Amino acid sequence: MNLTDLTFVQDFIGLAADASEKEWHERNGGNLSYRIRTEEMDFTRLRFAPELKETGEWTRIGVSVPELAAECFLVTGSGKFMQHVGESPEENLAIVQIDTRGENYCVLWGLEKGGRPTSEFPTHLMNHAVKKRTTDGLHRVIYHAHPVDTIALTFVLPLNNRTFTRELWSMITECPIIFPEGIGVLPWMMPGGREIAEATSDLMKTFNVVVWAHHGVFCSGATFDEAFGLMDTIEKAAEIAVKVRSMGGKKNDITMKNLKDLAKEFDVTLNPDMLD
Ligand code: 2HA
Ligand code: ZN
Repeated sequence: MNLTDLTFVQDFIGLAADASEKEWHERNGGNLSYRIRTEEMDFTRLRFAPELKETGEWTRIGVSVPELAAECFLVTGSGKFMQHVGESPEENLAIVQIDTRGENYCVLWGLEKGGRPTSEFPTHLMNHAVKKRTTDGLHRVIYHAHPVDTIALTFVLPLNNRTFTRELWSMITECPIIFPEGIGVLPWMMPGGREIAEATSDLMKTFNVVVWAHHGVFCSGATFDEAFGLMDTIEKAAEIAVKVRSMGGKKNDITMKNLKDLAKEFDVTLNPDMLD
């Protein structure tokens, strides 16, 4: 057995493979991170000790995440292509550990030909910190992609949570059941830094989806399937929205009453800020 045969590594590779088949990961676009369970990390350390580099070389994260002190993550590398993750995970991925203050990280495994974690690592970690708290540790996957139609919508819709939520809820009947809290939207911001990390993680307190205008989408989930499925649902709804608008706009619609009936039938609470 190799380190890359571990279930959490295989599940990570599975998402990267599924994602590569979509049109969401041009070149090195997009990135993925997983907060490794204590027992998974204990087993990894026990079984693969010789493969782990305990170099003690710490690098500043650029944001402060004390909630994630000593946690370990599996994460894509900066500049690496999603489509190459499966063929050489040891070159394109890293297992990193956060220090006890939540200020620095060190690479324990991977990035064999050099590199560092994704340029969006600050946003990933701040989202993980929020989700660890708000989901009682349930959410472990943060996924960023550049899905075509969702990005296209950010050029024509007003950039606010309510407009995007209402537009996407109304495109597939199951959308309000899959993301009853709605989605968050940020205006264009500089990627890769502290400011966009803070703004995104602030919206992640309420939402599991945050759209970055003219750039892409961040999703959070308990599992790889959940995070990927959410991205897929958002993008499919956006694709329908683009088609409907291209055909001259809605002539029929899911009504507010339909939405409220759905919520009752499926026992979900729709975010009241998005309702009339
Ligand atoms: O290249 O998607 O946002 C990775 C990115 C940066
Ligand atoms: Zn991006």
